Amino acid sequence: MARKFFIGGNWKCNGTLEEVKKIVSMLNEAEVPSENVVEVVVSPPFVFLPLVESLLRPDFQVAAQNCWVRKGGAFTGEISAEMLVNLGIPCVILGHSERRSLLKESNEFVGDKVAYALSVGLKVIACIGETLQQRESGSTMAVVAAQTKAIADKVSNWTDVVLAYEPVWAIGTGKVATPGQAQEVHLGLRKWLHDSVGAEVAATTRIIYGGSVNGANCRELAAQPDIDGFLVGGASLKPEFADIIRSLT
Ligand code: G2H
Repeated sequence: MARKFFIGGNWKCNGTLEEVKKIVSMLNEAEVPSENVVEVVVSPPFVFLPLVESLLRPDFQVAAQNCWVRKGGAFTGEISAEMLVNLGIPCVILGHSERRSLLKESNEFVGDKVAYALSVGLKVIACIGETLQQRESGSTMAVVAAQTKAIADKVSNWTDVVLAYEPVWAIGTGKVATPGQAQEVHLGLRKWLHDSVGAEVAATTRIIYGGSVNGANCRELAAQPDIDGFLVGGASLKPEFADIIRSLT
């Protein structure tokens, strides 16, 4: 079965009400391939989710950027997976490297979050990736395999998981992985899924790339056989996001 191309826009902690409305208008006017060809999901900060969900074109979906690891309750400042479901938010980004590094989210914690979010019916964009130091010491595959294993240990059904490979050294730095570097890790991840989870999951799970993707570098990356789309940060706030959505055409 062919893997449908997947484009995520991670707005991170950016935007005012006015800016958010402007980005949504830009997205709504963009000419992009049909939703049968490419799945588009944008991820505004929590406070803008209902607004974006209500204004956004119906062929695009929204995602939260995080959610709590278990059922809600006395967890000040957190947003539960159930709340997202209640608001009609279909998807959530989990394990982004900014949360792993700044908020000390461990592999196990991210695995638990992914499993819980899936259990309440959310789709998950699960992020993994190595630091520059890890890459330079030759441990890239070991690092991303350990991050993926922590998810695989808790998850049996991968249908609603998109795996986002985001090398930390490429995030927000303008230093994108070369198509060859990205393809090598994506292929390695697919082999890992094949050997550790199963042939079907390896063949069908979308593995998308994130880290300084823009309108100029997206086509060469999209042409790689194991790159099934992108998680885009900075460029998802700009009109060039439409070019990235069109990167396969
Ligand atoms: C990686 C990416 C989006 P950027 O974090 O998840 O951000 O495209 O700005 O590097």
